[in-house]
Amino acid sequence: MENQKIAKIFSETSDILEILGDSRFKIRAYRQASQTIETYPYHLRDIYEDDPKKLDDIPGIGKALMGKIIEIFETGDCRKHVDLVRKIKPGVLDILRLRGIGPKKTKLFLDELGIDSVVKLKDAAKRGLLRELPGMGEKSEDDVLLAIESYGRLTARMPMYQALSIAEGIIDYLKVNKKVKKATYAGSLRRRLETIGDIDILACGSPKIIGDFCDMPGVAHVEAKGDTKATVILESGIQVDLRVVPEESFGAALYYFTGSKAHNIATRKIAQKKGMKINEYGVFKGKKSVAGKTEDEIFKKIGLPYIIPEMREDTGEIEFMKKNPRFKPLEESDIQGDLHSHTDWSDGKSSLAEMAEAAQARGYKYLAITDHSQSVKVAHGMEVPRLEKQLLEIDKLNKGFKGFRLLKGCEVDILKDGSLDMPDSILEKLDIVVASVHTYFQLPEKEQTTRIIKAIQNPFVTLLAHPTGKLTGMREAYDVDLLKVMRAAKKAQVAIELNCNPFRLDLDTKHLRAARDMGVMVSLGTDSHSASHLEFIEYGIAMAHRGWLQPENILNCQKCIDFIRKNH
Ligand code: DGT
Ligand code: CA
Ligand code: CA
Ligand code: ZN
Repeated sequence: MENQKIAKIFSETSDILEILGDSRFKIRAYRQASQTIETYPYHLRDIYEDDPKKLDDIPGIGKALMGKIIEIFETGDCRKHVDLVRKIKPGVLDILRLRGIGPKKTKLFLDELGIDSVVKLKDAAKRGLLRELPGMGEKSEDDVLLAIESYGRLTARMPMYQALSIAEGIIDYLKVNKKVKKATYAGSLRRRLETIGDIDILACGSPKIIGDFCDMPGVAHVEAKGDTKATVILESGIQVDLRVVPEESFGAALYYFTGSKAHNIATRKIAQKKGMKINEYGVFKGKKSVAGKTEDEIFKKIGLPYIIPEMREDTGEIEFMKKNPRFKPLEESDIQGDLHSHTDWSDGKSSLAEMAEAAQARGYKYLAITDHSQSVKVAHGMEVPRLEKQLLEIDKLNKGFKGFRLLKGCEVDILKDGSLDMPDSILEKLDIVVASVHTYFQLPEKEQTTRIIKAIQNPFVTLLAHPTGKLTGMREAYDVDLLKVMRAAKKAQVAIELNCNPFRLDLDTKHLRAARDMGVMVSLGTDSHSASHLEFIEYGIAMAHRGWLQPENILNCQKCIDFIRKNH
């Protein structure tokens, strides 16, 4: 994995140098190094750890590039690459990443037609402008459209965390504007769906906001602009809708545009039965508005308890909330600790002490250190002796803590046949064992299911991490019968992870609901690879809301940690 990462940094460096018209010699040096590393049979990390100077012996890697590789191992980044990426517009990088479009064509489009985003590229292709360029023709113009289309299939919906940070940026931009009295996001983002089709923004204030919104930085294209609403496409390719609504109906608009559509239809029917009408302007009895300023008063008027946005999917939440009006959604303060984290003993960036400090700063009672096991070489997985050394280190640190404990753990790889990558003799010394699939994603469903079930039947396993292996927008889940796995987990008293890493969010909502119904414990783990990643718990809490989970369903809401060592 690390070899690939370095190869990618070098190839992108070479591509950007080419787009910027840098020296041919430099461009070629980076490209060749990238190709060499991509096919290099040994882990550069091993060589680096053995003796960094030996990196120089790899054919095609000179002193300068050796320095860059060492920099990547030491800091996780290459300064030169980061600076280059900053030099070109993100839209140009998106074009470069389209299939079949290399640096030459990207440069051609940029230099000749000023094309610096996928949106503009598509527009130019549709207008037949590309075929006129040197070396291009009708066929290659069609290829560009095809590449955009297939790229669109993977990225048509944006991962939630990305849309969230974009939306928060827009809200901040709007809120410094004196014409704006209120601004917030609604839609699928407010419901924290794993992926977002478009971002919906609501604002109160002067209609002039619309113009400022269309002029904001990052807008690639204004799709529509009216008196109370506008639609723009950002350079990142996502669409943003803005609606300016009157303050007295802000709650009604927020409720309406949060959706989901199916949920709205269901509550509209309830209102109708009570002789009322509900729309984006308010709740009406005849022509008279009886609610609209806040969501709370809308729910009250139609006789329902408040339902949190994450639950509004018309999957039974209305009936459920009527029966359980006291249902209290999970809160951050319910989380007692984190049960999945990595340190610089494997592929994490922070030390044991730094991780412990960050966990205590969050008010946690415990943090499980679960570095990778030996077979995950790319992640610098630990052999038994090194893990034993780490356990001693943890014992030492624990002596200095009050009301907090580092739990001794390991993220143990599930091997192809379902056996574990570490012997029971070491597992029995641990507080917590996290079992994970990191290889053989392509096994047929039956084999994958049997493999995973065999692994969790090992008496020392505490929880199954990222149960489907999916990476939002990048990798599909592997074929596995999750209900069968969960039945086995329940029997073996093993918890199932809700991996809070925003790329993963694995389990999905549907299976979280199933886990809840089946009485399988769920563990919210951030899979932190640096102390700052502990914040990912926020995404996990949102997913837990979507899965209707409560503290009693969640392993790391338990205050007493004896339950973790079920065999002791
Ligand atoms: P997305 O953008 O595909 O991720 O999903 P949403 O839920 O954000 O959908 P979007 O952007 O089309 O519309 C935002 C909200 O507006 C939607 O959740 C509910 C509301 N809405 C849109 N169209 C209708 C409609 O025809 N009827 C009702 N009742 N509500 C609608
Ligand atoms: Ca939307
Ligand atoms: Ca929309
Ligand atoms: Zn992990």
